[in-house]
Amino acid sequence: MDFDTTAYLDCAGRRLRLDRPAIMGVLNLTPDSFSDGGRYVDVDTAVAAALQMIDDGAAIIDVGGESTRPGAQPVGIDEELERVIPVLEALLPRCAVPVSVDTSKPEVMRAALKAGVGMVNDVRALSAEGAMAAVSDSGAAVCLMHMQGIPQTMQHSPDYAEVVAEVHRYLADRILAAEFAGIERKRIVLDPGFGFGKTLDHNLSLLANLQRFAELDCPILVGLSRKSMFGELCGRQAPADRVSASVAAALIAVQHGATIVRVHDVAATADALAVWAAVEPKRPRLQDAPSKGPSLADLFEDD
Ligand code: YH5
Repeated sequence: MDFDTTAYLDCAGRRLRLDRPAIMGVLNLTPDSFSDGGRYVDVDTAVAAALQMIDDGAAIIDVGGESTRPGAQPVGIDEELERVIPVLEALLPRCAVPVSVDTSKPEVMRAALKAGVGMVNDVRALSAEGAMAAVSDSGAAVCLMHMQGIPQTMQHSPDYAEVVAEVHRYLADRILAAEFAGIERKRIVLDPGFGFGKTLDHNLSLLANLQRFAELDCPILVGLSRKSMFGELCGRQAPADRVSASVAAALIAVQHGATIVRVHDVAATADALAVWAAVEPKRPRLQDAPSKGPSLADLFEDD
């Protein structure tokens, strides 16, 4: 794919360059990470982890306080605010890159936008009552993701007649709904939602056909990092053992048109994408193709 050298996404005043693939580093603030042993997030440790990811090559940090893993239980508004807002308030003045908030709750969106986040990353594509309005009033970008079902049960029996067409139609519908709510298309990022109500086969079809979503004229974000599909494909039970598979998948996604890759392992992904970026300009372009070269028939003609 060709990257537009003038392209960037305006994240409420901070720019996310899109003239090369951008790495979104995951900062997960659920109690299993960065907790001080109890139920509170250790803000300093979380901020240090974010700054390390920026140092490793992350162009944006995604901060989330609700687990949306398969089977995860919902979290209340106050709990999510308590996890996310102190970290955003500590991180935003200490970094220059945009920060996104991974949430579906309008109350969390509003508080995070007030703290200065530049993107709302919503796995429910602003479907909660009041979510469209919460984002519309801001200068932030938004990521609209596809999910079938709800996190507690989405992996029980994912079902599609044609997964690529159905995800495409859903995202096209959500763009229209967002535009109707006053969110201009230039603020919208799309995500097919790997692992969110999808079997391994569905995920592979989406990855192989990612280019189809580029038709919708918005940057494509993918979240493949450490997901269960690699457990199945490579026989890796522990998420930490899925790094190589995740890096390979991020690279394939970029080759198929993804512009933002959401990952846990920033340094490893940055190395893989540096190799890609070095090879990419050497690829033959349409204008480089010989227009009047000899035909095969000419070459094999005997005289
Ligand atoms: C995403 O794809 N995913 S949270 C299960 C795992 C590993 C990782 C162990 N937020 C996405 O990262 N936002 C999440 O198996 C997201 N796209 C966007 N836009 C789930 C996650 C994970 C789940």
